Amino acid sequence: MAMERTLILLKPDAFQRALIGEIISRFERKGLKIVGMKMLHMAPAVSKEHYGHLTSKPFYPGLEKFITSGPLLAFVLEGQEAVEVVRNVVGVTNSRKATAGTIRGDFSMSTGRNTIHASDSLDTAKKEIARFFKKEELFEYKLELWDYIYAEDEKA
Ligand code: IDP
Ligand code: MG
Repeated sequence: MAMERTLILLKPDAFQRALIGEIISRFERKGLKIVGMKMLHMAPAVSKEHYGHLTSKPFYPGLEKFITSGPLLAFVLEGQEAVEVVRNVVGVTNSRKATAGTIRGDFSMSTGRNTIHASDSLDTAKKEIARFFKKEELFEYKLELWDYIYAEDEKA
């Protein structure tokens, strides 16, 4: 068990479908701590870096066109095992297969319009946070409810 940070991007479809507040709310209620948040526009060059594992796929041009087409909300969440916890809250890539109760399972019918990005490993999370946030854009603060979110042996 370890305290981790992970990167979320809410995609242009989440803005168009008025899901931004609902999605943030789910992470807040889960007990994750928001340590950074901002709107941004992704340039094509950043898309090629961010989706570097997919640039050779036939769907990549459509993915780049979509992800650069409108605003994104980027935020960083902190918590014990946050990378895995967030991926579980988000659900699998193909939203039609995503479990009901997950964000993709509840709000999307699509793979290419699946509302949200979340880092897939701790190593990826570190690179992705650094891609979108400067050090001074990340906030260290005490969450007053921390003692109710975690037990004594879970806070380290
Ligand atoms: P992830 O978002 O669940 O981590 P990745 O495999 O990293 O999934 O793919 C990144 C994004 O690329 C997906 O969220 C999705 O929007 C898009 N994508 C992945 N596979 C496909 C596909 O087969 N068709 C269309 N878009 C895809
Ligand atoms: Mg991914």
